[in-house]
Parts: sequence; structure tokens; C-alpha cells
Amino acid sequence: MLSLILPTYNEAENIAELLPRIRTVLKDVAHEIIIVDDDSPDETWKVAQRIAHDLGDVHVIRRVGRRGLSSAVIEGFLSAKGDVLAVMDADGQHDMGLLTQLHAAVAEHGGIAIGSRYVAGGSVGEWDEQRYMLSRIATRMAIRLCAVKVKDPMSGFFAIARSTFEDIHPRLNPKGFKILLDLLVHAKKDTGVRELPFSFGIRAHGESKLSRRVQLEFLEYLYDVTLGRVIPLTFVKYCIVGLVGVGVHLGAYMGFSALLTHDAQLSLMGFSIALVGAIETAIVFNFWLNNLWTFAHARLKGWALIPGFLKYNVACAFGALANYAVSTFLFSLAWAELTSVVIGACIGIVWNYTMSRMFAWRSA
Ligand SMILES: Nc1nc2c(ncn2[C@@H]2O[C@H](COP(=O)(O)OP(=O)(O)OP(=O)(O)O)[C@@H](O)[C@H]2O)c(=O)[nH]1
Ligand SMILES: [Mg+2]
Repeated sequence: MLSLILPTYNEAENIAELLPRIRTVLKDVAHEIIIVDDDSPDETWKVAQRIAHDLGDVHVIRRVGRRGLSSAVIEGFLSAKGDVLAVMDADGQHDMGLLTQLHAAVAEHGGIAIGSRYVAGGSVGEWDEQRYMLSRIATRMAIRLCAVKVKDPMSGFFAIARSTFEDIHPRLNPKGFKILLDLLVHAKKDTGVRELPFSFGIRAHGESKLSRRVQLEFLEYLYDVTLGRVIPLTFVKYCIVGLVGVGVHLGAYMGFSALLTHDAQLSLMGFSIALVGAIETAIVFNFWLNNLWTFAHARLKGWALIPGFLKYNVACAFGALANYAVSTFLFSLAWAELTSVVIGACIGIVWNYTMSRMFAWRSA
């Protein structure tokens, strides 16, 4: 039996057109169709549920509060009944005529069968030069990581034997868009893979979800499955935010001190006030960027931001105090303003790091 997963986000118009056509194509293959929708604002799930109501072999999973193509596909696979699992975009770009061949290839040989744009006879259709180049570069980088080499590891159109999926599943890192790549990265080397050519079509209705964020997630994924195994991505992001934060600290200090300088003179009091303003500005900035990027997977929203921000201030308090004490001390000894500010900021960072090593992660 074939279980076909259709991941959807804002595909209400497409799904209504697609389902009857898929059923015609698969009329001679025992199958079920599982639509996994991430609570689309255009209510794709509602349209799909209405259609599924009359059709025993169509099921809808509506995921609330979660987003992500890879994780949606995995959720579909996990709830499927078939011994062959397949996935296809729900926007009409994948040639559904190939479905029976993908199914037959896996039913006969096991492993994975890919609808491939980069083998002879396949094509990407009407992409502009920029998208084509980006895709080629990303594909080349991706191929290097795959345990099993293929021409199109980024295709969203493939079938996989249930047993192969179950074997790989515990090792998956379902971040972002590229579920096939993740399967090929974590597959056993001797997994049988076949590529069948197809031409990538034009989206029937609606908009692409291949945003800049998705592209950034792809780069993060590449890091995760290589260097990220030694140095976690979250730590690297935290350090990058910290470094940018030093720049913000300096910039804010210069702004505040300009306001407090009179007749080209900055008193110790003025210096202290500018410094406190700069330290808090840097704390606000670091909190904002860490919340947006470093810890995006656990992002605080709405009212939860307030206690989160207060706790973050407590966590930074010792470093901030060390920063303040060193900078004002140096300034009172008549050191140059900016030198005092930069040395204070560095001491604050070293202090935070040392305290963390000594008390929080003693044995790390
Ligand atoms: N459940 C779920 N489905 C998604 C998500 N993002 C994209 N999809 C679906 O995954 C499929 C592929 O997304 P597309 O936006 O078509 O990506 P693409 O085909 O690479 O890009 P285009 O050529 O611009 O269409 C479509 O059926 C989308 O509706 C998501 O976050 N959750
Ligand atoms: Mg598409």
C-alpha cells in the first residue's frame, strides 16, 4: 500500500484541485492520502477536511502552533499505514504521473526512489538564473554530506520504503525544508536509491514558502550536521550575538556620552550614567537577538517576554557590574573614555564566562 503525504501551508485552492487528480492517477494502486497542514491561515485544513469527509482514503492532520516542512512530512510518515511512503508538494509543481513509478520502484527494490530534476531527462522548468544558480550551489554542498550519493538530494518528491524510513528515523534532524537531504545524510551507505527524471512545473496558485528564513535554515542545517556535532550551533549563535552586542554597547555609549558632554568635558558622573545606559542597551539588544535567532526554537512571545527579560537581566547582572566597576575605575584614573569602555565590556564578558565555568558548568 502507498501512503502519500501532502504537506500544506496556505494551499487551499491547490488542494481542492489536486486531490481528484491524484485519485485518478492512483486508481490502480492501493493507497491513502495524508494531508499535513500547519494550521494555515487560509484554512487549507478546512478545505481538506471537507473533501476527506466523503473519502475514506484521505486523512488530514492539522498541526497547531508548529511550522516546518520536514517535521510535517515526518509526522505524516509516522501516522501512515502503507509499506511505501511518498511525499509530493501540494502546489502542482510535481509531476503526479511519476507517482506510480516511484511507488513501483520502492515496492520492488526497497530503499528510496527520487523524482529528480538533475538526471538526464529531468529539468527545473522555468526558474530564473538566480534561483537556478542558488539551487546548484546548495545541491553541490548538500551532496558532499550525503551518505548515499544522488544527483538531486534536495527534491521534495520521493518515495521510501517504510522499513528504510524506520531505520533512519531516530537519527533525523528535521529542521527546515529538506527532508530528503536529511534522510540521505543519515541513511546507511548501502541504502538502495534510484532517481527517476521529471520536470519541475509551475506553482498553480498561491505563494512560495521558500523564504529567506528557509534559506538561512538550510545553512544552519549544513552546520548542524557537520561542525555542529562538536560545537553546538546555539553556542556559536550566542557568541556571535555577544560580539555584535559589544559593538552596540560602544555605539550606545558614544550616543549617551555625547548628550552628557558639556564644554568638551565629561564628568565621572556623566561617564557613569552613559555607561549604565550603554550596558542596559546592550542587554536589551542581546536579549532581543537571542530571542529572535539563537533560541528561536523556544522563542518567548507576548507577556512571557517580561519575566524572560527580567531573568535575563539577573543572569547578566554580575558581568554588567564587573563591566561598570572596571570602566569607571579606569576612567577615574584618567584613562581614555573609549578604552575604559571597551576594557570594561571585555572584563564583563570574561567575568560571565568564568563564573559560568566555575559554578554553573563546573565539570564542563
Ligand atoms: N505543513 C507544512 N507544509 C509546508 C510548509 N512550508 C511549505 N510547505 C508545503 O511544502 C510544499 C513545498 O513548498 P513550496 O513553497 O512550494 O516550496 P518550493 O516548491 O521549493 O518553492 P516554489 O517553487 O517557489 O513553490 C508545498 O506543498 C507547501 O505548501 C510548512 O511549514 N508546513
Ligand atoms: Mg512549490
